[in-house]
Amino acid sequence: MENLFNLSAVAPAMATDDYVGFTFFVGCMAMMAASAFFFLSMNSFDNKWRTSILVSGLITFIAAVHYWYMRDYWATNATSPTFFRYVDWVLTVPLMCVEFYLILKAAGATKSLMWKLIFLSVIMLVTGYFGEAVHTTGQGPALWGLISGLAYFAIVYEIWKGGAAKLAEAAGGAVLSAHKTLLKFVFIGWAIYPIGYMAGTEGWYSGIFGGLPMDVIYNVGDAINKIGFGLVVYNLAVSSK
Ligand SMILES: *C/C=C(C)/C=C/C=C(C)/C=C/C1=C(C)CCCC1(C)C
Repeated sequence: MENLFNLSAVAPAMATDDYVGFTFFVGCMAMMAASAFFFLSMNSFDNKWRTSILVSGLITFIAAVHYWYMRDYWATNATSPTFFRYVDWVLTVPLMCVEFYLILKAAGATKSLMWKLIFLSVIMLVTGYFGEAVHTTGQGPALWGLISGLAYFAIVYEIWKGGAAKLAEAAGGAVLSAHKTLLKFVFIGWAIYPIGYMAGTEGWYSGIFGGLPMDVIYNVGDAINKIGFGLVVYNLAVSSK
């Protein structure tokens, strides 16, 4: 009888200073809400935009499922759910590359552009994982982080000055402005992740970020980049309805 009214017997209460746990919780809800929003609005658009909105919803939905799990993992173990973090990224970041392809398709984007971006993003994430979970001591994290960073800059280059940029120029109008906003997400929003990585791995850079928890940085980055990125695509679909 006592336990009936004691919720903590069912789910342990979250400590009020558990910022990591809190951002997993809020992140999970935000991803769920964003998915409902994208999926439910999908059919109000032209066929031309439906796939793009669908992909926006898939990105936040896949993240919601992972956040559900990671929130629990953190609550139970109080350690970073690194493996599932990277599983989430390796599914969702390539889907963001697909978004670039989809919005530039009308301007003549080819699948090879899409595969190039996907390939670079997988290199970026797999090498990041090596530094964060496999070679975690000595020079390991710094070296793998550097390789990951190079792949990241190759992605930025492709979108900013490379083939994708030229197609966006050719498309002009709403597509060009959406492309430019998405570029800002990749250049500024994605730069949050190497900060999280430096805060959470061992290297010459340890200590620069003053003990800010890596998972808080990653969780904030995910909310901005997954939901914000999807909203830019949504906005493009609205403005060229
Ligand atoms: C939704 C998830 C997104 C957009 C994740 C993006 C992740 C990155 C851009 C990660 C980049 C990294 C580096 C550039 C260097 C250090 C290792 C990583 C993997 C954290």
